[in-house]
Amino acid sequence: MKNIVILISGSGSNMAAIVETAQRERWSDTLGATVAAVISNKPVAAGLAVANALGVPTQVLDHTGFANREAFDAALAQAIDVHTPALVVLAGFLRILTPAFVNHYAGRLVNIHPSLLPAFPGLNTHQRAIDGGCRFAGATVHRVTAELDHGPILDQAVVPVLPGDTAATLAARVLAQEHRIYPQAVKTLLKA
Ligand code: NHR
Ligand code: GAR
Repeated sequence: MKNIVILISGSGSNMAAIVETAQRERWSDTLGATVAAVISNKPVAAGLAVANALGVPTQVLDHTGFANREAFDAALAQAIDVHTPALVVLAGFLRILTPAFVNHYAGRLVNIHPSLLPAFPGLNTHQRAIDGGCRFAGATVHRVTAELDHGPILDQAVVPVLPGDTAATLAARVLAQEHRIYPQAVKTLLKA
């Protein structure tokens, strides 16, 4: 079985979209793939309950309990490698990962970022797109490399920025597209 491990920090709606697609499309039969675990660096992440409700085992690894990024990433890799994953999927995971971690999962690590990369890497993407006067915004699925939000692009979706948009209304429009493209991109990678 090709195991997928999903890392979250928050609401986990992209994680849920992937798990629900995997269940609906019977990925264990059709692709020999399964979401083996969801791991959160935040003990209170709402996505943990969502994953449990979907029947996916969860684990919390609180980054605040570690002396530095290297120590947290080493423990995180240890927790992930229990599952010998074919794919490690960042889904609203909010910790920058060390080069050692990224290298360990080279070719197996992907992220969805809520902007049309290479525009607006980093955080607060929706407000920055509005402030910049952008007519279009979107989301990007990309491979994760050591340089933040700069890995090779796998897929993108575009949405309009509408008059009167706030960061919240734009984020909701983008998120709906994320839920469409991320499960498809994961599926494509599993077939490769
Ligand atoms: N790590 C590497 N090496 N490369 C990437 O491309 C990564 C990554 C880790 C996460 C997701 C990314 C996003 O989609 C991601 C891509 C967190 C931050 C951040 O500044 C920035 C980008 C992303 C994720 N995090 C702060 C930190 O100090 C913490 C912020 C917080 O806790 O609220 O790690 O946008
Ligand atoms: C998504 O929009 C995702 O692209 C973004 O946070 C949201 C998480 O939603 N990711 C980042 O901003 C990473 N820095 P979710 O937890 O409901 O999937």
